Amino acid sequence: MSQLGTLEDLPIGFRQGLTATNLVPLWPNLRGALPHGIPTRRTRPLLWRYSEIRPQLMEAGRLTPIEKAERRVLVLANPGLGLENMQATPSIYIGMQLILPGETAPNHKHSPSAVRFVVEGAGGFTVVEGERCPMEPGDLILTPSGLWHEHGHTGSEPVVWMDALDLPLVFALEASYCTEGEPQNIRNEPDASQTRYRRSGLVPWSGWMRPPTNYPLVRFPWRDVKAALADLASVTPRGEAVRLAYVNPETGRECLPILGFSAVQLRPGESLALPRHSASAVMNIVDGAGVAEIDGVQLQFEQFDTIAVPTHARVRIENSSSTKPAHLFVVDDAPMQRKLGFYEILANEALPPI
Ligand code: GTQ
Repeated sequence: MSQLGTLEDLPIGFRQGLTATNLVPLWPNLRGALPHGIPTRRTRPLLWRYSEIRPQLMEAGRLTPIEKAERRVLVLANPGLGLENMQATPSIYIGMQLILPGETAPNHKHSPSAVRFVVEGAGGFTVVEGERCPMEPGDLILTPSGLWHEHGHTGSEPVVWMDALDLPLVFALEASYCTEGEPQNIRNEPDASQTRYRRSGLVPWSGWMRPPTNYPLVRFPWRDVKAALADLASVTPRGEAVRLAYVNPETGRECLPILGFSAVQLRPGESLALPRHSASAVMNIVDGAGVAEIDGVQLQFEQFDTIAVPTHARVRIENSSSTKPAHLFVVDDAPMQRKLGFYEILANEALPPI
């Protein structure tokens, strides 16, 4: 590969002329824009400890009333990308949201898509387009682009959930905005989409016979995901991943356009290399403890911790318990990359054991 010319090679007068006319020579920047073999990644493999997030979130609850916040969220910002940019990875925004008993987070809709993955507490709920979805720990609730959503809390303890949004991408496209609305009227039975689409492989006939809707199912209860993982584990040889994808039950495809979701069970003592791929990801530890090794960086994880995974990273995860399984919830931007035509599964060279 040849050595390309630098900016300094060029006479100062020529450079000044370019700048004055809003022109930039490509060749000094070519390798930066198109590096050989692997993208340049500023995203750091990083772990946010829930034991460090929680007390600060509760303090935010004391300091900032919900009216002053609308959404009381501490954002998990990757320092490699600049804290002020609020990116866990280049495309994924992650926040931990606290709602206290009796509070409501007002109705709105926005161009980015969001999901909630419940961490702790009972009695929280989200209303999505008039459908009231209960929020129990581990449940995934979709609030896709353009759908009205508001949150409330009828329980007695703090409720915390993880928000994942495609905000950084939509923001970079200068397409991110929000509309506020009046509180929604509850439109149908609570949790109606979950009632209709409860059983994998069975969908309401009336829905199936028309062109698929974008978001037929908006809540995926953890109870069912956990049970399905346990069933899958019983027929999956060790060394093979016990992993389920969250999909649109009418199309079998990803349930949101940009972000994708999956759940992993690590069996007792299991150490698993995830397929290396071109997507970035965030992992939330639903339960259990262990070690994640991401591009050689070792991160000890415990329940409710959150981990950022850069694009193209080598990832190995290990359950440190010899008796109990560990569960992880994974958000990635593979659906977007697939649509744009550059999603790849990459060679996973042998990884040394942790
Ligand atoms: O709950 O609707 O973390 O609109 C960021 C933006 C949560 C929400 C966030 C949002 C929300």
